[in-house]
Amino acid sequence: MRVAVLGATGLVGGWMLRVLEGSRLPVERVIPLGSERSAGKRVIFRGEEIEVFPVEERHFHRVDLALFSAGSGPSKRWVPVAASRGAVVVDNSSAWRMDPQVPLVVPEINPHHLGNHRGIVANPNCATIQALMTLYPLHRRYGLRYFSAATYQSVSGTGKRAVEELRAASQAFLRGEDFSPSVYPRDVAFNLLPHIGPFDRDGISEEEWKMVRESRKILDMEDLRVSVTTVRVPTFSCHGEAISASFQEPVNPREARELLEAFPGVRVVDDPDAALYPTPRDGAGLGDVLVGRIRPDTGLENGLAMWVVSDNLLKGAALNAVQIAEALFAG
Ligand code: 11C
Repeated sequence: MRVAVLGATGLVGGWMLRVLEGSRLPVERVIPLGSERSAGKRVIFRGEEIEVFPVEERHFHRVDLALFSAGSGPSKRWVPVAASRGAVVVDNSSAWRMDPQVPLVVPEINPHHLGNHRGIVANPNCATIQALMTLYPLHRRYGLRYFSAATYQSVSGTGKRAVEELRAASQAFLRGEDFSPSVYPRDVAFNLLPHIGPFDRDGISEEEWKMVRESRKILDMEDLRVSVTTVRVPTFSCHGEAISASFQEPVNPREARELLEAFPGVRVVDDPDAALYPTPRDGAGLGDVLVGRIRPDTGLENGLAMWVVSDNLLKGAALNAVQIAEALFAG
């Protein structure tokens, strides 16, 4: 297979290359693509340095698979171009996710949606993926009625410049110096910003809407009730989520733990008395979604509460995208 990777020099693009190296896809050639600014840089694939080309139509010639992670502007422009040249595009941006013609897929949950693709498949938002990876096995048994999530999202979700900003801002704070953020609207160091993406007229953020709308589409539950508050926190890797859910049937937490343990891609880390629960530092670099603090939710009918951690660059982005490609090309 010939595989183009748009956004190859970004954090997610870098992981896409690494995940591709170990994937079941018969990759013969990788074509790294990027903006004019990234063109000429080099990325490593299977130990070899490969030059990054500026994205142009001719680079999609005879490409079987195109993995896109360059933001929604470039995706709006280049996804139709790549698809019209015959590539199947797995797009990690939000540009095509809510298009009714485009399946939005987490392979462990709704692989059946892939059957309807027309050359474009969308990869969900990282915060949505990790919530649904833990809610879906419970939904199959108990019938999900409602969930709420408060997120604790690392700066890697914003990209390389945000990682640098957190480092610089933390050093400035510890030295007692002033710091002017340029990536975030406020200083994120030793702080919490309940602000991910622009707010709508009602004050709901774009990230919050993504979690609501994408969950409904993936689960085929148009009327699913969802409450979300998304928060940027000063961690470098992984997103954490405090999730509470209400189900149609009574939930037995011990059985819920077994259902989660048995679900592919989920790992239960849950012995709170021994201080064993997932933390962002535990989850960094792992493909599995980690879940702990599984307990009854005392405020909801048939309620269950849990704490979920996942590497947003892996299962939240690059890994899920490559798994979609594997489902399409490697059965
Ligand atoms: C964040 N979830 O952590 C975002 C990044 O729609 O794919 C991913 C944005 C998206 O900032």
